[in-house]
Amino acid sequence: KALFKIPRNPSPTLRTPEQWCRSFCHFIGQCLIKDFEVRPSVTHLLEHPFIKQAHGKDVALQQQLSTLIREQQEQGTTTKTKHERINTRKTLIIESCPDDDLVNLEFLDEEKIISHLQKRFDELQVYTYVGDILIALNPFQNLSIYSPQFSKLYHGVKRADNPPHIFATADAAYQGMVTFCKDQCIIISGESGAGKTESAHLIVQHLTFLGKANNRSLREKILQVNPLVEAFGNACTAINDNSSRFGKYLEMKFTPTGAVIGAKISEYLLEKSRVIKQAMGEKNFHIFYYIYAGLYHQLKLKTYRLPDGTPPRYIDSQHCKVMQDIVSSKLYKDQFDAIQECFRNIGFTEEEVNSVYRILSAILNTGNIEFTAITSQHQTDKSEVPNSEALENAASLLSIGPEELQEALTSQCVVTRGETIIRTNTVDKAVDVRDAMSKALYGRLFSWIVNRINSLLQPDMNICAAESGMNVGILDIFGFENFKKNSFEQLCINIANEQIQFYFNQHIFALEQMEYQSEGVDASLVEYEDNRPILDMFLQKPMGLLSLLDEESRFPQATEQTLVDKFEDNLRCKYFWIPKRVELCFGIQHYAGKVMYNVNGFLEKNRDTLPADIVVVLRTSENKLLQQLFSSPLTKTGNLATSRVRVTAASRSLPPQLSSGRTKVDTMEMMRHPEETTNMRRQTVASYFRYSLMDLLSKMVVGQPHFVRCIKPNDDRQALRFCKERVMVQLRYTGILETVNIRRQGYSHRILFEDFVNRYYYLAFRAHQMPETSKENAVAILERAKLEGWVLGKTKVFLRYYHVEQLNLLLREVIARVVVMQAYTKGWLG
Ligand code: AD9
Ligand code: MG
Repeated sequence: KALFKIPRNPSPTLRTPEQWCRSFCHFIGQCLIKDFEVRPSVTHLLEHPFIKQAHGKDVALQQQLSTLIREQQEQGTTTKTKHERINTRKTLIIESCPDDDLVNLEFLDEEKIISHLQKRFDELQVYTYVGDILIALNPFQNLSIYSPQFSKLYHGVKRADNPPHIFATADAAYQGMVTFCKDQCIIISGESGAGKTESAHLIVQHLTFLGKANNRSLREKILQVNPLVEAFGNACTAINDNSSRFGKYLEMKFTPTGAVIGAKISEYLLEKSRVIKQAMGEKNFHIFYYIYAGLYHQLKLKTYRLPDGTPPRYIDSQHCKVMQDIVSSKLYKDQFDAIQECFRNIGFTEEEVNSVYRILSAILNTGNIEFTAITSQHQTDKSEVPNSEALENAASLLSIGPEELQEALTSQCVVTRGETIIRTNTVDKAVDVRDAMSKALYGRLFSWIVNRINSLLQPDMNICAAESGMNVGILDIFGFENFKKNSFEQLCINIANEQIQFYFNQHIFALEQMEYQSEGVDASLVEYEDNRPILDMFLQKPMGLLSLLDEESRFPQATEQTLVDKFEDNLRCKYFWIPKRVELCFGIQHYAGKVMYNVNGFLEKNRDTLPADIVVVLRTSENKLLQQLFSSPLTKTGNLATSRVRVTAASRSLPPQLSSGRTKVDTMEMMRHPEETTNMRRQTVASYFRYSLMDLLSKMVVGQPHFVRCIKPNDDRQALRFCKERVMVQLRYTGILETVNIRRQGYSHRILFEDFVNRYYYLAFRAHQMPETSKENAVAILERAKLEGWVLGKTKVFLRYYHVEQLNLLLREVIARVVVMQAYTKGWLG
């Protein structure tokens, strides 16, 4: 045991010989995964009783190692020489070149960047680096660069060894997590249709490969999370046939040794209004069409009481489809089968899946319930349901009584001065209540599915204690939108994008420049477009746009006109204006361009009320899932306590607009479902949205960020068409030119002397020397590693983005040598 010197704190987990051995086994595993040359005698070392005892305790590691060794032996590559390995590589891919990184370009201006990107794009090089940031141009056609061979290629190698690739970003995050034992987060941004969701899929695909899921079924489960959630949360819009209508933060969980063990999704602000109405040429959420086609083919339309004459109003509000188009669509049918498979693989029970279909069918039937006015001598504002079939179908699918449902839709209980009176609903009011119920059903069903997935993909505590695990988070939100007509949904989507742009700016420009100044490092400052004033205009309290909207939503007499007047009176900044001659509209100068919003429906959408009568009747349901959905209070994230703690803990690092100093209890209230109205202050969508953003940021700020900027090369979704003007606009508003400058001049990694020496002392000192963690020793390491271009601050080493990669590679080589030498000394290698 004494022979194995325990490395000094490269990772806090290596404190005992057992832990050291585990790390050794992991290292051998990594060598095998990476296809490194590993002598058979070293793999035999794993059979040594001491090491076996150590890794024998870690079930995941043991399985991982034995699978790897078996695979390697089957392929006969265990003794493959370095030369052979390089040859295989060469046949796979073209070499990387300095052009891969915009930072290496000699002369830099917009024109040059554009033509450079165009040249690459024409050669099918859709990825380009700006230092450590990846630009991804959407090719709008399938490229053959995502196969398992490519996964192997982008595995623990230096970035410059291969051409830029989305897998390289996933690999950088994975290596960062394993090397520094730090959570990572990959932030994918870009306008609608730019390729964020596709990129997120590819990242998950590569991370499951890198994290060698310990069993095949876990790997499959994780890969099926995205398709399942997207069937419920994505829809066809005017811009994108598979547009994300919710924000998604997917955390992939790993053991400290880098084996994937689970996943967790957080969803943000689903566009529920799509359930009841879609803009011209757009569609409802995919799942509705899938179930229609799927259940039709299974001859189950009758079981689920789905109308088979004309398509239900909710999926065909413009009456432009014929039923045959939906039910005979092969695409929908295949997707239905795929979703069934996802449900099954992830672990939903048959009963749960049936309940999901029942609720979806109930929503479609609810949409078909109509109301007519009853005018009698005494009452003029009463409504009734003339088509009892839709009502009965909906009630039956929801396992509630049809009379009770009709009553809840057409009347409401009001308590005034201790007395309960029943007020009847006008036709318009009844329609609103019906639609509110459908939205609530769908929104809660979606949250339930997400929570259920999370519980099914929770890491197995026998394999790894949750607190010792690490994660890589992947953010894929709805992209910036600017339609002909923009409403409340676009406003929320665009504010979220504004916030992500702010986060990017903070990381790339603001924090970096502040640190140079405080550390006395001389680096020229880069001018950039700070979007903070726009964010302030939206989020500030009490005079920000969202607060004003909330205030107005509290007045029952408020109208869209009073709302616009309120905005006009209070928002005095150059980013906001009221256009002349266009009624009920306001304009916003976003970071990504001007957008005109129409306030029609703003107040109602923000109030998002669900009458208590509906909640009461739905709670009487005999359907277990439905009871669960309406058992109050339902939380959006499903784990109130955690959200609360995390929000509070991270609020220090949040932008000031969001860290408003609210108490814990306040935050907790804000995490409730927006339409929940019982016994407490009414929660609006705007305030819920504000706190969702805070929750999201609190998750992001704890990880080391990696940025992917997706760019849409044309608006017609044409394969390989590069429209200069469109690309130029996107490069401008995302600040790419400035990013190139700051990456060229800047030092993206800043590490305390102490941390630096602790991490890299192997490069200049002997394992047992334990050098002092001083500035001088940091310099000794840097000189020994023969790096150029670094600078020293008062307390930190300032490194360029490529230095860290070089250091890590050197460190890995040195450790590998030390391990083999120690094994020789011990006489195990014969
Ligand atoms: V939105 O904000 O959710 O409306 P995204 O997510 O940015 O948007 P998405 O990933 O859905 O866009 O991409 C739009 C379409 O572009 C996809 O449906 C694909 O057809 C196409 N696409 C995107 N990335 C790739 C790719 N790497 N290879 C091939 C791609 N096609
Ligand atoms: Mg998307």
